[in-house]
Amino acid sequence: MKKIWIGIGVACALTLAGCGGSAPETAKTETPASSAGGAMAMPDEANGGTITGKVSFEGTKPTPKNIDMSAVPFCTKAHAAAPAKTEDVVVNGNGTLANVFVWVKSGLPDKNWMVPTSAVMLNQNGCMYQPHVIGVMAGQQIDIKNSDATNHNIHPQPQTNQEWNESQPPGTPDKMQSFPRQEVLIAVKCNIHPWMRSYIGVVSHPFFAVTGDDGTFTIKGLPPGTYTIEIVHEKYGKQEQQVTVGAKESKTADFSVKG
Ligand SMILES: [Cu+2]
Repeated sequence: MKKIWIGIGVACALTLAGCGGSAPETAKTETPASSAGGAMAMPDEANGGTITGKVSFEGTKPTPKNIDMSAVPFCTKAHAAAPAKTEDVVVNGNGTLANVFVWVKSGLPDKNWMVPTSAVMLNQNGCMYQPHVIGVMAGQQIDIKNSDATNHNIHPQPQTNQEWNESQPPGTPDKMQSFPRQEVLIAVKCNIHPWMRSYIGVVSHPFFAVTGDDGTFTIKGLPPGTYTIEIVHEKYGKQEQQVTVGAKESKTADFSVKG
């Protein structure tokens, strides 16, 4: 089993989040699990450990702003009932933060994790990316859909994967894409609609999650061990915690982000 390790300075790698005050560090990026060969490991959901938690938001809740889509009549019309709102900070009704990428940054045994054969959808709908944040494994397919009757141009801006951009006219088939290298997070823009943004977390294993409208996350099937859990938010940057789980054990890792 051969693995290639590439040291990459990740300080400021998350373009919009800045350095988050943490010291520069070196991340390991591995070849895609799917091409590494050897026995493929699956998460052991019955006997593995579970880490759950929530990401609370502290401070004054920012008010989402209306997005000005007036330059593109189709997009304006798509939100005729109510203007679309900015999604860079989404604070839930229960005081938690949505769209936070959560992943096991380190501590996993050296295994080749099975890449799901199912794709993760990234839709362009009403001139917005939906969902705003997704997670995939390295090598897992991303199904990029254009539900709009207007052109989009998908433009991921990775630091360690290959950058590309492609037009997707209305009515054309979905684009299947994947990223071979671990990278948290990749910003995605649209070259036609400057307000469109999404983020993709690409991880070399299956232990990651994105907080939703209750601000919680669950990571299941972990081998017993001590893990560094990192949360990454496009505006508020990164935080991490160490958590030790045993077999069938469930631990909590709650985070708090200051606005
Ligand atoms: Cu667009």
